Amino acid sequence: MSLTLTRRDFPAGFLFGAATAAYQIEGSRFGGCGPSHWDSFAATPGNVLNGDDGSVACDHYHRYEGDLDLVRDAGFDAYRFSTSWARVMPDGRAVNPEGLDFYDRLVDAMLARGLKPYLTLYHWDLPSALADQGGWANRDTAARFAEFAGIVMGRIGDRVAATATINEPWCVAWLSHFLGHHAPGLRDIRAAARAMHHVLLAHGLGVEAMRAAGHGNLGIVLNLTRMQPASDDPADIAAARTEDGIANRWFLDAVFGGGYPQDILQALEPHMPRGFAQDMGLISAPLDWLGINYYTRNVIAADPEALWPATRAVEGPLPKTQMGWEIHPEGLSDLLIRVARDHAGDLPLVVTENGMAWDDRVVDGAVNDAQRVAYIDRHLAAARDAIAAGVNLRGFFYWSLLDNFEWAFGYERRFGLVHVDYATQRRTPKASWHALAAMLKE
Ligand code: LGS
Repeated sequence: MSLTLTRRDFPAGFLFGAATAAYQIEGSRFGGCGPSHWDSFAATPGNVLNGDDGSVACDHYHRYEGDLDLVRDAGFDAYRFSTSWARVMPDGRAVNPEGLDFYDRLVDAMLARGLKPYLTLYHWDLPSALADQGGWANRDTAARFAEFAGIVMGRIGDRVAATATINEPWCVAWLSHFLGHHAPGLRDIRAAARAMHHVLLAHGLGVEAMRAAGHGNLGIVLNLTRMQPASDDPADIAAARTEDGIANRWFLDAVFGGGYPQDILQALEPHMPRGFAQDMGLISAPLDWLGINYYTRNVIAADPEALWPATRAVEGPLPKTQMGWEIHPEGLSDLLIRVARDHAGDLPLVVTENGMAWDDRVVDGAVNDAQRVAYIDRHLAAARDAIAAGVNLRGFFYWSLLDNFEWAFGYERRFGLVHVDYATQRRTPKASWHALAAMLKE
């Protein structure tokens, strides 16, 4: 089982990497980490499959050296990781020196292996102390984030290759405050509208603080989903456009200086924080790169029964991953081309996440994940197609290095290139890891 593409299919200097996030792998009970809203969300029955949580996860806090060996041994150029806000500032204010020491060691361990550290400052582990004060619905959280960004960068900013402020602001805001699937699990349009703004304000304030401190190569990571109408009925087309507005245009327009899209703002405006328009300049301050996470498309139909948005997702016809998400590599090239054309121009783009879950099992010491090898091959080909169409794409990170805590799905969904046996913490590189290693070392 091998990949059909090689490094030679990509421009010189193109980065291949693997990605993870703190709460999903480290183990939140170690090293003086404070409680985060994900701990309390997971502690509430019904929120996470099997009642799982991230308290131990992959025990990466203790096993990071071996895990980084796996990144190096696969031949990757870069490693994307995140810093846990609750580990660095357990009560949301005072710094936990053990937490900063950990990230200091982690970055040095990457450099010692020749890996470029790609930092994400916030990948969802908001300290409970800040969640208790309203979390992302509270404007103050944005200012606290800028403080956190300054503290982390003051310690490791001299050694990271690139920094993203926020991972997937749509998930931070909409999925978590309107759809209720992620912490804090609200279904409240007022909180959601505020979070939709404050998470971008946090990004803007963070960039401002980091620039002032002399840090460079700053970006943000957006999750973009291709929204396709279920039919050519104008109502379905309008529904898909609305979903595209909430998930994609809201963030792209704001970050690239176009303000919020009128069609979405119309619905959210009554709930937006007062004076939000004055923050738009800060939110659209120039960036050095944009990260894009891509997994699937959504097929959208009009739903006259729904209040707002009057939309519903319908099942599409394509083969699906274990998550039930359609496998649709063309969506990646189309989105990259669209983002470059409509927003980013020549700004460097990076695919910061792409991957799939499968019910992987270890049989005779090996994991034969042929589906994942094919998935990666097709998405790499889509990335190459976007480059051929003129997109300034600079790198591709697979999600994820390890099987890990997959948020609301707990440990039951495996995205890793490396299988984790949670009872023993044994790591077993899957066939996909071997296929990438063969390709990257060629
Ligand atoms: O583990 C997360 C991965 C897995 O799939 C990671 O922490 C996140 O950054 C990211 O959200 N991840 C992810 N996203 C896929 C979202 C696709 C939603 C499509 C829903 C279709 C019905």
